[in-house]
Amino acid sequence: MLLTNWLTTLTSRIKKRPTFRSRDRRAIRRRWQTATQNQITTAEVLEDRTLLTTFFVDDDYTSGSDFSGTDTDPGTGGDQNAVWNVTAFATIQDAVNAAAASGDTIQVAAGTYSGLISLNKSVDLLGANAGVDPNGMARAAESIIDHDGFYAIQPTADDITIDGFSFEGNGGRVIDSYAGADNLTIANNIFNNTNIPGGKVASSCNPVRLMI
Ligand SMILES: [Ca+2]
Ligand SMILES: [Ca+2]
Repeated sequence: MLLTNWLTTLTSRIKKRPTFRSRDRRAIRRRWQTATQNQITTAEVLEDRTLLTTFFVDDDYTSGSDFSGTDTDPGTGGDQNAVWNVTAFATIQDAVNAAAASGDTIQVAAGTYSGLISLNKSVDLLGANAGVDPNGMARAAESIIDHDGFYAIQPTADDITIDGFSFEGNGGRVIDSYAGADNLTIANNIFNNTNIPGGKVASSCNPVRLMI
């Protein structure tokens, strides 16, 4: 090859190379921009997998009680026994305070309990006779809420169920709920109270399902 021809060929290659590289870079840039534009900008919302807990209340419970036969985790097979002052309590208010904001169950054994219970969680509060109609069905020993204060139970959260108790005493309103406590269910309870100036159930919530 003549020197001039060789130089021409070489010059031609040098001139072409930047053009090729530039096109290559543009292609890479386009792929990068596409990838950037297509990147996930919203995180997937995961299903709420909060585990529901059952709390146990018995006026006979102490730190030395045997909690075998209780089951705090109904979603898991077998019994996950209650633990004193964690999922087992002697007062209803202590169990309400320990419960999650919504969905938990508080199982109250037969016995006598004090009123003035502030029920500020969306829970099912179940007495020993939950599901047992007092009009004709045989009731077991009662979970009695005896109140001489202004109220026995004051529900202040939505979606509360109060089922299977016997109310006694001589205080103000027995179940005293108001706005902010919608979808309240009161079922299978006995009201043995005397001289209740505020009425047995006082409510401005909506709806209230009252089955006495
Ligand atoms: Ca279980
Ligand atoms: Ca008891």
